[in-house]
Formats: sequence, structure tokens, C-alpha cells
Amino acid sequence: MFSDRAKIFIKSGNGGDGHVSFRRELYVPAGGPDGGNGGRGGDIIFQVDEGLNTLTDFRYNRKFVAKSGEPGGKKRCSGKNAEDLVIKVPEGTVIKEFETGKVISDMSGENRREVILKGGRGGLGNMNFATATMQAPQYAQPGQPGQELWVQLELKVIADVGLVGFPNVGKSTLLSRVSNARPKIANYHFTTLNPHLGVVDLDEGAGFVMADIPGLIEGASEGIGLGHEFLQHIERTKVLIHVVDAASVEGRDPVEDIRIINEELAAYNPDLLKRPQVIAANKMDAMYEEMDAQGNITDPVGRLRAAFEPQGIPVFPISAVSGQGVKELLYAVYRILQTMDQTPVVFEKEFDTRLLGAGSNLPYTVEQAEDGVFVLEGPRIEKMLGYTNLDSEKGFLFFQKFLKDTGILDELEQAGIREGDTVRMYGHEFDYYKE
Ligand SMILES: Nc1nc2c(ncn2[C@@H]2O[C@H](COP(=O)(O)OP(=O)(O)OP(=O)(O)O)[C@@H](O)[C@H]2O)c(=O)[nH]1
Ligand SMILES: [Mg+2]
Repeated sequence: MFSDRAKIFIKSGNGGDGHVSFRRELYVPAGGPDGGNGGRGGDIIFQVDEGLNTLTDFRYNRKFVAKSGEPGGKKRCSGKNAEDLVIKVPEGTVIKEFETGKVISDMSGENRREVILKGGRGGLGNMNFATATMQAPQYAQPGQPGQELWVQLELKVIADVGLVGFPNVGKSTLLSRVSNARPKIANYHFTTLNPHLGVVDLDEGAGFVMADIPGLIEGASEGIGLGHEFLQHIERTKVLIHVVDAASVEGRDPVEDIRIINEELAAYNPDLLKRPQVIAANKMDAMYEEMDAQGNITDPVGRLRAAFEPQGIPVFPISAVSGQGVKELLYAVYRILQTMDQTPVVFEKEFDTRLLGAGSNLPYTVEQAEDGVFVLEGPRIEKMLGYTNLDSEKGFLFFQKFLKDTGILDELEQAGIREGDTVRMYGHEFDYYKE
């Protein structure tokens, strides 16, 4: 089973903790602090790999956790930085934050490699904390935790033109006829399960990239028949070619088929209908004159023209098998492309992972108790208290900085705290003073 979307968990490495130790030399009774710094945690990096063209690998491997930095050591030894974790994806992969669906990064075009989650910084060892008043600091900074996130990966191929239509109408046959691509062709539905790209060369260096999108069916926009995965591939294409079985080999009505596909496109993403469309009325070689029940000669091409040309959608009768009419179709598509913006469709960043807090971003609460004391609670605060030696001057400053950087001080202000009020957190009480 192939896959063009995947939900995965990523986490950058924790920073290594700083070390607490003291120099011990013969004849030196109380050596200075010599605890080294922790190493940096590994980053989570996404990188385009030309050899990949699906996201199938992510069906089996869904957790990507970078290693932690090593802790600092005695004698001022720094812990080693952890290696970064590089996740390889096919070109055209869009990384989204899972909860909100916001775009974190589009791995296409120039963007071949991007750090998505930064590893945590290593903590400073106690060698950094000696001051005139504190000559034997027992405090070393903990390593900063890594960041973690569930992300959705979606592959959206990069092509100028997309072939859309019901299964078995001849999309792959057309692509193989006009380009270097060799998709499988067979007389059954859903032969094609992932998109194929082909370069269409016209005369004098003119050309474009065409994508054979797997067959769509009614309900595709609700996910029926892997509809979402298939439809997401159309999002970057600029012109759509509706391939339709004009000979009604399977007894379907070509006019109705195009209406259904357009309804699915609109339901998936209304912007898709703004793209120019052309109709390839395929299988002309298999068409012969037929009468309908009223004795009129059926003329599918005429009916397609009557239905769609007033909407500005031209119809080209073709045979993907014999090549009849194909040239006219390709030049018409090329002319439309020439009138359009040539830059590839790239999805803008909407979610900046640098703004994610470290760790799991667990919430905290600020409340005023009956005795007027402001109470701060929450796993994040508890964790940070556990990390910090509040009896040391540096530790206390470190904790204050944490309260400020995380916006907790702002929140206390909003809750109405004033100079001299008391703040309580898990058994510790402080008086509040502005710096
Ligand atoms: N007579 C005739 N048969 C055609 C023509 N184009 C395609 N076919 C046949 O239609 C069948 C389906 O062709 P494909 O190209 O695999 O169709 P598809 O649209 O890619 O189908 P899916 O991948 O399942 O969505 C094959 O048996 C082709 O030989 C044509 O122009 N004339
Ligand atoms: Mg096909």
C-alpha cells in the first residue's frame, strides 16, 4: 500500500545537564567549581531526497526522536553535542502542524533542507556560577528540554498541468504518449495509485511538466477511494486537463463525469475551480455513431462543447492511443500556461516552530487564593522548580528569567498582582517586586 500523507511524532533532543563539581588538587583544600557544560540536543531536520516519491516509509516508522546532548563532566569537560536527526522526504512534501493544519514548511523548490525543531541547549556547569559572594556554587543549569510536536506530512507533486478524471479513462495512456513517463496502463480501475510526472517537450524548447493523478470518483472530497490523497496532488498544478471517456466504453455519460469531478474539486478546495481547465474527450478511435432512444445521433463531443465551452472550457477530441488530436491539446495547454504566473506554487509558512516552548508546553494556572496570595500551579512550573536550586543566587535568577520568558510574569500582572504581594508555588513563597 502506498501513502501520500502521514501523521508522525517528532522531538528534538534534550540538552545535556550542566555538571556540579569542584577542583580537587593536592594541597588545595577547597578548589573552585569546575563542572562543565552540557552538550546541545540533536535538531530535527527535514531533507528532500530525490530517490523518494511517496511517503510510504512513514507508515511503519512514525516516531522520530533526536538524541540528547551529553551532560557536562568534571574538570570543565563539556558534554558532547548530539547528532541531528535527518528525516528524508520526497520533494513536494508539505509539513503541517497536526492540530491546526497550519503549514510549518514546504519542502519544494529551493528548500531542500530545513531545521524544523531545534535541539535543547546544554545547561551551564557550575564553573560558570562562581561569584564574589558565591564561591562554591552547588547549582548547575539543567539542559533545556527538546521540542516535540505531532506533524502531518502531505505530498503534493510539483507540476504545471494535472490530468484529472474517473478511473480507466486513459490518463496514464495520455501521459505516456506525450512524455518520457511510463506509468502502468491497464484496463481496470485504479491502476495508477500514485502520481507520475512527465516532461512534455514541444518544439523549440517549449514544454511543461504534466502529472497523471490517480482516478477520482464521486465522494473523493470526502475521502472515498483515497480521494483526499489524490486531490491534494492537484493543489500545485496550474492548469487541469479533464480526461473523459467520450466513447462511453463503460456506459458513463462524459458530461456528467466532468460535472461530478468539478463538484469534488470544489468540495475539496474551492480555489481549484479557479484554475483554467480544458477537456480531453478521449477514446475518439473507439467511437462510432449511435442513436439515442429518440433516434437522434449521439454526439458526445458536441454535447461536451455545448455544456462547457460557454464556461470558457475548451473541448479537444483526442485518442491517447492513436495520437489523434493530441498535438492541438498540448499546444492549447501550453498557450494557457504562457499567460500565467510561471513561479511554482509554494505553500507559505503559517506556523513557526521557534515559537513553540521547550518541552511539551504543558499549561499552568495563575489564581488568587482567599488569603490574597497568588498561586502558580502546573506541571511545567513544578518541573522547572524541581530543576532549580532556588537557594543559590544564580538559580533564583534563572527561575525569574524562566517566569519572564514564558510570559508567566505578564499573566501575574494581568491577574492584578502588585509590588509586595506574595506568590506561592508548591510550598515556596516569594514577595513580588518588579525589577
Ligand atoms: N480505444 C482506446 N482505448 C484507450 C484510449 N486511452 C486509453 N485507453 C484504454 O483505456 C484503459 C485504461 O487506460 P489507462 O491509461 O490505464 O487509464 P487511467 O485513466 O490512467 O486509469 P486509472 O489509472 O485506473 O485511473 C486501457 O485499457 C487503455 O488501453 C484511447 O484513446 N482509445
Ligand atoms: Mg492510470
